[in-house]
Amino acid sequence: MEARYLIPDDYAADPAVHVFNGKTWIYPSHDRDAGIPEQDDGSHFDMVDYHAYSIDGDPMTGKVTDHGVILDVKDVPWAERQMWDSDVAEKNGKYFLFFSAKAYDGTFHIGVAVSDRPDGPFKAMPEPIAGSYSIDPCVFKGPDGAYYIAFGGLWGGQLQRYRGNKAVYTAAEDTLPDGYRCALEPAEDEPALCAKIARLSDDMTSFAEAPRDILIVDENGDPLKAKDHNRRFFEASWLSYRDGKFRFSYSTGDTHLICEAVSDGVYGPYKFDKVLLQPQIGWTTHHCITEIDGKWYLFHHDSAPSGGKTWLRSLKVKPL
Ligand code: FUB
Repeated sequence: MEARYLIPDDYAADPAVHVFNGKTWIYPSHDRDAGIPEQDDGSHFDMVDYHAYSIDGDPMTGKVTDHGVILDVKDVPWAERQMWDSDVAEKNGKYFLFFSAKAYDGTFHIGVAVSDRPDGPFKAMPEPIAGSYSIDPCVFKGPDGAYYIAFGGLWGGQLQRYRGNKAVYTAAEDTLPDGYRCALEPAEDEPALCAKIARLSDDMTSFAEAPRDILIVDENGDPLKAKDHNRRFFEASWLSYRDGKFRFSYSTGDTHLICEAVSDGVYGPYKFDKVLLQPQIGWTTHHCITEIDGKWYLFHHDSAPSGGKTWLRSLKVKPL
């Protein structure tokens, strides 16, 4: 079946889609043209707000409604720019928007904003989540009822600066003269850097434990290597539970694939399983997988409608 463009009148990327009280909600990044030249650290993705959208009924045909701005960077005390990927979770009638943004010192962190409604407005906590870093939060309610957050992204997402949850490299060390495949990543034959996962606190506003690695292993049980660009994690974490298995899906970044790995436990290790989505028009690829009325759907973005402008992306959906 042909994929459907969901928001033809605006640019939107990095979908997070959930069903809350029987209604389907989309929380995307809100792309705009900030006039910043394209550069390796992703500064041209300079988004300033988030909108919420809802879909009536079948996501392939149902009416999509824009509920307007739910959070603006000017209302986030700690954040200066680049409102990147976000996700929303519901717990006990409250809604928690988790989002990545750059602080005034140029470092990415993950913030939380709270609302009584899925369409906001959301009020941001004054500080980012303590101990948070990098980008692309995804919040997953496990079959045990606990909430987990997965996050991380390489290159512009700054994950390569961290080891053991500590910043061990500086921004200046990020960039090599010959480009952004930087010295801070492990050597080619070393294990690749991993996305992170932590259980959330009961009030959903902090990590209940130190973030752990989401290890992806190959068919022999060996960790994927840094040189394995077709399979190693780059950004865009998403967790789902289907057919009795935990499924971790993600983007491979510079090889532009969406891949999935499976595990018997939420923390992994996850065994590499398959490619879910081939490269699309545009550089980034980012997705989510959501069950709506008993069917699973893949939401993702591409840059076809903007004529390939990597920072102006459009949201699509198709049955998984
Ligand atoms: O939208 C900005 C960044 O591009 C996201 O955080 C990444 O996942 C990539 O899609």
